[in-house]
Amino acid sequence: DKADIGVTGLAVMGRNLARNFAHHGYVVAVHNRTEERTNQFMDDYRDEGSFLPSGSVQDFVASLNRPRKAIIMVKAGGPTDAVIEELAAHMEPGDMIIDGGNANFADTRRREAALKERGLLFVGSGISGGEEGALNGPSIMPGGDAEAYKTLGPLLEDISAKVDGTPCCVHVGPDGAGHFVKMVHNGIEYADMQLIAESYDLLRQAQGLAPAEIADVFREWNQGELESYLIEITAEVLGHVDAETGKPFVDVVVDQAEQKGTGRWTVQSALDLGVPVTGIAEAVFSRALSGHPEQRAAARALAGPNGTAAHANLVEDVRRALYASKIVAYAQGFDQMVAASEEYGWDIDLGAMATIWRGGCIIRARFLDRIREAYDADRRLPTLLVDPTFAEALTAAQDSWRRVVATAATIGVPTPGFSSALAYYDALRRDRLPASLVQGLRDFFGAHTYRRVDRDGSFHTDWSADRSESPA
Ligand code: NBP
Repeated sequence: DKADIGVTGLAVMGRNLARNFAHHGYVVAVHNRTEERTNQFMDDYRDEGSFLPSGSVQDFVASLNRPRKAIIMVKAGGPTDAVIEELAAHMEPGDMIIDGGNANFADTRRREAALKERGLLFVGSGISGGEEGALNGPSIMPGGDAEAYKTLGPLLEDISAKVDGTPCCVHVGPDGAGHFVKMVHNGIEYADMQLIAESYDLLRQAQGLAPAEIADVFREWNQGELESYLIEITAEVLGHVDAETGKPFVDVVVDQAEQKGTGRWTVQSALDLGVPVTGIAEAVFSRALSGHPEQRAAARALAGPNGTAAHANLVEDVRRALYASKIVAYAQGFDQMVAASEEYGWDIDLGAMATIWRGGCIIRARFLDRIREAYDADRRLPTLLVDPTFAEALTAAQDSWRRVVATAATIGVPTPGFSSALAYYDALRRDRLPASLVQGLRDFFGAHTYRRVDRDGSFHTDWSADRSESPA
């Protein structure tokens, strides 16, 4: 008998995904470049289900039922290309290669087109939830051909997380759509974490609360509209005490945030698409800033404010600022998916994305139900901010949000996430923006032309002579 599905690459993610399939009754072919890892896998997990181990790629492919479905869970980049090449060499038209790694969506587009030429179906799929999610139910974001999803989809939906009985897995769209959406998911995750970090910092700096006390604040916040996995684990991390020193864990960790690249990719793509994802960008840049200890050491001598800010009900104000800024960050991320969907012809269903992020993934939250409802009510919402529920939440939060940003500026605590989210909110609200002056300057030095509010067409003013205006 042959396998229903195969997994090649048996590090933490692949291993747990293979076990997840087996737990759901599928016969799973397993393979890893270094055979020792496959043997170890069989030693550890053979009793958990039906596995067909192979020592070579050729045997691995031969052990799969047709149309073959092979999932690649190896390091993204060059290794993925190498494995695709090896698999493709032994496959036949109609077979499927699924890349479950964190690939760049541009690579996925390229790979999909190349394999299609050879009659093979390529599915680039985002998989979120880390190793725990891979084992017990991740959020799965498969792209690729709709035809491939027909046979592959039911298996993926089976092993995905479920919320209210609905699988956290849906066909996102053609070619790179799945990996794109996974990338934006990670970008939003960066923004969420930055806002959480700013909240903690402000409560500690402005009010002198200890990490353990702030852990209690987050635990309480997790009972309300902020309820989410990230808020929940923030309480855990802030409450943790280092066993060796007895100090709060956050005080013994080096304060330089690292990144693997999906946040950076999100911002790079947003720049290309012209979508202002300020929340994600501030989060990526804040991590970069933290990683320059020499600059930070030199800058410690620079002047700061002497004053302290009296701020009644700071905890509640910060909670509201966090919620409002979070709405902005998500609105921006969803805007980016709209723009990419148009640019690449993906027809992404935004409500469905909110639905599959409700469980299994890192940004899972009660909040995503609100987003799904917003798009259910109006598929063509110009921005999430104007959905009646979110507009009301922003109205309720805005006074607190402004007080928080003002307090932070007064006492010199950096809150780039809160501040830029508020600036974005205020800019969108404006009747007229100073962009008209920018247009005037561009026309002055570069004859870049401008449009008028009262007439169609483009115009140029002869700035160096009599300043007469002529159609451009
Ligand atoms: P790693 O990203 O650490 O990759 C290790 C695996 O890649 C091993 O099986 C290794 O085989 C294989 N590999 C490498 Br490296 N180069 C290879 C090559 N040239 N040919 C064949 N195999 C090669 O594993 P992971 O942390 O399980 O992640 C797998 C994928 O899932 C990655 O793309 C990752 O970005 C993504 N992802 C990870 C997480 C997470 O929480 N870790 C979450 C979501 C997505 P070997 O045993 O022979 O060295």
